[in-house]
Amino acid sequence: MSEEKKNNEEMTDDMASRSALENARDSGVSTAWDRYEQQKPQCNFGTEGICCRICNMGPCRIIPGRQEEGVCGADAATIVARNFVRMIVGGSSAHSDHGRGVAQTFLEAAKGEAPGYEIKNEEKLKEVAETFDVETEDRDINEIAIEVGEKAVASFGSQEGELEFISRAPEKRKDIWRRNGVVPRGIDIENVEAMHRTTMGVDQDYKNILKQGTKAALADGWGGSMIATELQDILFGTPGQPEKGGKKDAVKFDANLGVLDENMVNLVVHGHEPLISEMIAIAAQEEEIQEYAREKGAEGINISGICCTANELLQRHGIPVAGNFLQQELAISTGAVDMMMVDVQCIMQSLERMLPDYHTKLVTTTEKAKMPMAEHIEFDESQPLESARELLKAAIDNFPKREGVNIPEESEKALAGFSHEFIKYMLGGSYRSSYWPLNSNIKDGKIRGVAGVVGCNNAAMPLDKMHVPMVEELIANNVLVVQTGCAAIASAKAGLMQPETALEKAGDGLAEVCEAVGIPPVLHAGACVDNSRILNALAEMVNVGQENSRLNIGDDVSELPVAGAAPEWMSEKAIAIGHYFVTSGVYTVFGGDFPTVGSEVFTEYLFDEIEDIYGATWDVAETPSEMAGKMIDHIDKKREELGIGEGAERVLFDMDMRREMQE
Ligand code: NFS
Ligand code: SF4
Repeated sequence: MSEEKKNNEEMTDDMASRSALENARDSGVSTAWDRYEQQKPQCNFGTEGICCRICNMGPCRIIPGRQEEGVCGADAATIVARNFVRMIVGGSSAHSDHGRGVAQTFLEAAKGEAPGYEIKNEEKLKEVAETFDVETEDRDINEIAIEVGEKAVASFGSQEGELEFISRAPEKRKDIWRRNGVVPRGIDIENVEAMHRTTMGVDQDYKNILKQGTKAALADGWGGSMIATELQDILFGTPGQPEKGGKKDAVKFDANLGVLDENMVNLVVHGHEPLISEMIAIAAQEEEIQEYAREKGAEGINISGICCTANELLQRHGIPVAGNFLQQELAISTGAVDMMMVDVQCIMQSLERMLPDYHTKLVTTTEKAKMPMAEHIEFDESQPLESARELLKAAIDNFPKREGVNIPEESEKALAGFSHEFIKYMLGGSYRSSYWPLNSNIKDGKIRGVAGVVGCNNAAMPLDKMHVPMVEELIANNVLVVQTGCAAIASAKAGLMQPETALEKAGDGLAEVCEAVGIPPVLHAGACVDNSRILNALAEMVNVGQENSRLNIGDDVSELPVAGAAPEWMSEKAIAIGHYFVTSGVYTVFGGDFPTVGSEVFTEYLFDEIEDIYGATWDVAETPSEMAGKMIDHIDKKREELGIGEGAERVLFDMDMRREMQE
């Protein structure tokens, strides 16, 4: 075995990525994995969160036993808490600024000032109107939409009161938040205040610092992210639900680099916001565009995606996904990407350094994110379809410039579109659309519990190698898995999002339910902002039990047999999500390094003491099996507390079992 091959094996089990990595290396292209090696050894002060550089007397670092304070006297707990909360603010701001953009476009669309965008889902508009306290009876749809849009935009700048979507949380949860003074007012104020309080010489009580971080995190999950998800569903349609009447259905899509097509113009959309890429998806179907592609010698145009822009498009249109976060460079290295169009977040700057070696046209589309060497074609939201056509034509014009093309073969089929509305529909049918069958299956033990497995890829660990075995172990133990983000793409590539997988890999109880309902045991719920769908689903699981005690599986989120995880996290957004999960009552486990371990006091607080406040904690695990085990133990503990049995004995998902399955 050659040295190079061995390295590729260490980087990932994903065969498409392995062969693309080999090509990239043959061409002398550096990838995130190579640069990660070059960064070693990484600084422990940074890794552990005990480096402070928020003022110019620093940088200060804590060396236990030798140097316990920074120049100003700040101790490890204060420094770690400040850094942690600033990560929350970074993540919360990213999701929320996305949400704000959607809210602004939504309002313009409602006013008829953004041709191309329209209110597609009136049912959901009315639901959201109710949350925003907007009168719906005897009112014109556009009138309702305008008021909803105004209120949504206003909730970013609101200075007092409670964020509207908080009202959707279970009563017990709201009481906990109110008692502890962490109900967010507006989204912006919580994030700005958190930045203020973590600046030099302000808040110096780690518990109080984290309290503000909690407000910023809740303003993400129950604010910025939820606004993004809900309004996008109204504008573009709720995943799994047809626009007007018709049969509700999951969406089929293909995942992995093999979706790139040698004979078609490949336009890869990458980033997070669907406002632009939705229009690309629509305009790409126009005959005139397809004809233009044929004129240039291609068979047509193939749109695929990377990261969460992909997740947004695939769940509404079944558009294929070329890969998750660590595959963005690999996509370009195939030589088959005629254009990569990026919007915001998770875009590696290394992409532009690949441009001299590949014909790919790299295009930035928003004022918020430019790259010095990329071409900037700003998307004009006042004429979205025109803008989309311009981008498509630029991609097509680049097709004849292709040189060598080397596309990996692999891609897997998968199902998506599992919005919480669609999950309800699948479980309960059109007349009794509800979470009651889920609660009842959990109660009788067929389904042990539910796990949210979300988050990124991280060059510090092999691609997808935490995700896939962990998800396999969860379903083998009858835990229904709901996924978003790059974690969802990992499972799609591994074939875990096909209904057939239920029979092969899920435990008997879960397999039986999945087979009866026709769903895979691993459900794709969308992009990272769509973690708000998971919050809505959790709230409904509680509510069903409030209405009917026979279906009760907990009076609060923290009592439900559920758990969360981000096995390969890297982004600040993951920390924001983790913290709103925990403070919403979900026990949450992260993989890799955890950025607070430099302070034992603060880490103890997160991993143990905050259970007394929120009924849930953070945790970490090193291996997929340890992570799955911790989640299952937590689920079993909750089942026991509810008096609904411990569930079957835990199946250890070892190598032998895995091998057997592959045979
Ligand atoms: Ni989420 Fe989605 Fe992926 Fe991580 Fe980045 S794409 S918003 S941050 S890397 S999951
Ligand atoms: Fe050092 Fe304090 Fe300044 Fe941080 S705030 S860099 S600990 S002096």
